[in-house]
Amino acid sequence: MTHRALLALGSNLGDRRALLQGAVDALPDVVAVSDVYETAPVGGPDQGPYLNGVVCLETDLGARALLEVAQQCEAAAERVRVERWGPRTLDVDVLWVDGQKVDEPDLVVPHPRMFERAFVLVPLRDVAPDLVPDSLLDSLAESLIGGPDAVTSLGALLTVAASGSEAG
Ligand code: A4P
Ligand code: MG
Repeated sequence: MTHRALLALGSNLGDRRALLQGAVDALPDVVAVSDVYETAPVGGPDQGPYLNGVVCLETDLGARALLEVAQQCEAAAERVRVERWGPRTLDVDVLWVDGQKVDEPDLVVPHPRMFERAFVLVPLRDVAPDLVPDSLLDSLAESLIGGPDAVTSLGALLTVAASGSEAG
């Protein structure tokens, strides 16, 4: 039996769009992708704007296996960790796995900060609107209207391979 899983993608170094697409291509069991959004960096040092998106999987992998796959994608993007919340070629976070809760030192699911962040919630709404209730939309209003912290859609830039996911 498969279940739904949602993973967040972020990049603010290198060819950001190609790095996000590379992750979509490498992830197993992808069924949908959000629009791509350009977002102002939240926290961390002075750094450039991010591209963010969310990917929906229909998979039999659990949260821990998904973290391993996420970290393989980051390694393939030659991500170098210098400081927390610092610039990165690729960040892949496990946001949510239907029916699963994990609270361990190296893995917390649902992602503890997902419901506070417009750069997660706005793309999440594209692929899993049931997880972004109207009450949360109010808190997103400023990010949606514009201004320096706006989350701006660049449109449907990511594609899911038509053959689906069984090959990987
Ligand atoms: N970890 C625990 N739970 C999870 C999970 N559900 N998914 C652990 C993924 N990893 C999880 O992550 C640090 C450790 O978190 C990992 O070793 C893993 O075992 P990391 O990717 O090495 O470092 P990080 O991403 O800098 O840390 P963190 O705390 O995950 O950062 P956040 O909260 O994800 O924020 N601004 C914009 N506009 N767009 C962004 O994408 N991203 C961040 C990172 C900050 N500001 C941003 C963005
Ligand atoms: Mg991360």
